[in-house]
Amino acid sequence: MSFRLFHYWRSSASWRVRWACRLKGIDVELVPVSLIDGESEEIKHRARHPLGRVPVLEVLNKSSSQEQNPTPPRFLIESVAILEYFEEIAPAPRLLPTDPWQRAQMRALVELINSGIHPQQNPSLFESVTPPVPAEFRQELARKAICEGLRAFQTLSEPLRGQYCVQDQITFADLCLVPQLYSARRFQVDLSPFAALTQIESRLLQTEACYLSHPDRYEPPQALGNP
Ligand SMILES: N[C@@H](CCC(=O)N[C@@H](CS)C(=O)NCC(=O)O)C(=O)O
Repeated sequence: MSFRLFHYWRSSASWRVRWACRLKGIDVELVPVSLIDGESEEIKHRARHPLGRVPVLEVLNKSSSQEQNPTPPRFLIESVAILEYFEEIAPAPRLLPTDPWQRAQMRALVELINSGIHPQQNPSLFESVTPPVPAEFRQELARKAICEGLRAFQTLSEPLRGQYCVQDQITFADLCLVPQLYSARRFQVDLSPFAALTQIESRLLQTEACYLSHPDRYEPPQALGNP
């Protein structure tokens, strides 16, 4: 089995998956899909992801090209579903706590970001709204969602935290937190009230897998505009 990851350099959900691949030693071919020049809206990408988003993991069956009836392409969307899949096919190192209570709390932290904050900072949120929503107002709404979500994350993680979000084990919660803090800076959020979270971030940014999957390493030279 081999993998292709359709990603965008500064997509926070893409970073979660790139990071998990590095941690688990999963070899993926990275295929950039631009979110700023319409590439993610093309029919060929919509066939991979019905909403035209990233990341998308393609699971390749190596022998399929030689078979008479090649298997249809297998695409997996939603970064957290991809992380769960990796956890099952490549269990080491574990990115889920073994204790059921901590695992459930960790999943709550993940969802605060994945389904709480993240959709509210997505460019597509206001795209088809009429009349058009002014850019500054969108930014303001995103900033509010990020601040509220990070406040909740900091409170909920308080009894769990150690070196990282859940004691001293790197988990899905860290893989969501660090990319979210990166996005928060893009939205010019004041992170000073979130020192407990930025301390965890500083530790993680010094780890090899986090550094090697960091958006700055994948920035296309011609990258312009927003997102
Ligand atoms: N919950 C999804 C989010 C996917 C998503 O919204 N990705 C963003 C980039 S981080 C995207 O493709 N946005 C393009 C758009 O909103 O049109 C996941 O975790 O994969």
